[in-house]
Amino acid sequence: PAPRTVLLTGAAGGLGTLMRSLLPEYGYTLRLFDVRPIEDAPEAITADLTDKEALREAVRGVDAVLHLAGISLEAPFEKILRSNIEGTYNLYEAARLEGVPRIVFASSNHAVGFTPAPRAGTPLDPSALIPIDTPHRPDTFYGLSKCFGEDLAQLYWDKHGLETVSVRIGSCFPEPTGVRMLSVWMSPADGARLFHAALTAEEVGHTVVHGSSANTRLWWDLTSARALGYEPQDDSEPYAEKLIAEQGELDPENPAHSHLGGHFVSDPPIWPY
Ligand code: NAI
Ligand code: 15L
Repeated sequence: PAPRTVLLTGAAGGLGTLMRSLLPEYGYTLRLFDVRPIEDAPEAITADLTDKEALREAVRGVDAVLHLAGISLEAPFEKILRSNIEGTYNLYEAARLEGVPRIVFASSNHAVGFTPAPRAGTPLDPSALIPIDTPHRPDTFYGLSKCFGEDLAQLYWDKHGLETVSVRIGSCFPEPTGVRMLSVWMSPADGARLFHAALTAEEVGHTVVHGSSANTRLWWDLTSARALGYEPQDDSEPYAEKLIAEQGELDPENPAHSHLGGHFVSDPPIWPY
């Protein structure tokens, strides 16, 4: 049966806020979880991913979890360790112990951020698109935590039969704000379509998918996402002319332009390690 009650972790965040408004249209009842209180949702569970008891209670009785909570940018390793690595482990353990059958995990392009971007051009040759089985090449400790999450998901499928769809999200914001983003943008409406497909597709085991709209300048292959039943409706191209006029074309000599992860590959490290 299709999942109805879904625990949404990270519900106070940018993507969580978008999904709180978009996912109920698909018939879901959302249970909300975040370390930050949510002003307009006093019923939300305010707890940290390090709180194992709170997680056990939060997942009890849900049909699935959409796991968005975590640090969403580069940060000192200790912080990433606590929220993204231990926090995601705590969530999987809670789900296993409570018999939750499926998690949709917000992975990121930064798990493979050092992958060279296909050369610029519109549209790209389909054979140049980054395949979904491209090796992990994290561009930050943040990206490394997403590699961990994907491997944890594989372990919990192989060992415990807990299913996951890991979505390597590109950039999910109301509008693309940079030239690189034209290639990896996922409109919020397509985000909801993809999460809905990931929550409802049958027999996913552990499936990894790229998360973006059907952009004219797309850098990666959407085959595994489409196989879940995802049919993207949006394209960043209407934003291209203005963004390129303001920011210029991508420079292949600039590492922040020539890799999937953008500036995450070249930003100075955040100390202390
Ligand atoms: P965000 O930073 O706006 O939201 C993350 C939320 O997680 C925040 O509300 C924060 O309070 C909560 N959180 C952080 N640590 C926590 C902890 N220890 N316990 C409980 N809650 C905690 O990030 P955004 O943009 O909404 O992203 C959501 C998820 O999607 C993140 O996992 C991010 O890594 C992933 N993602 C997002 C992309 C995007 O384009 N927005 C791209 C790729 C991945
Ligand atoms: C991410 O993983 C971040 O969470 C988000 O804030 C954006 O930076 C996005 O990737 C991106 O690559 O644009």
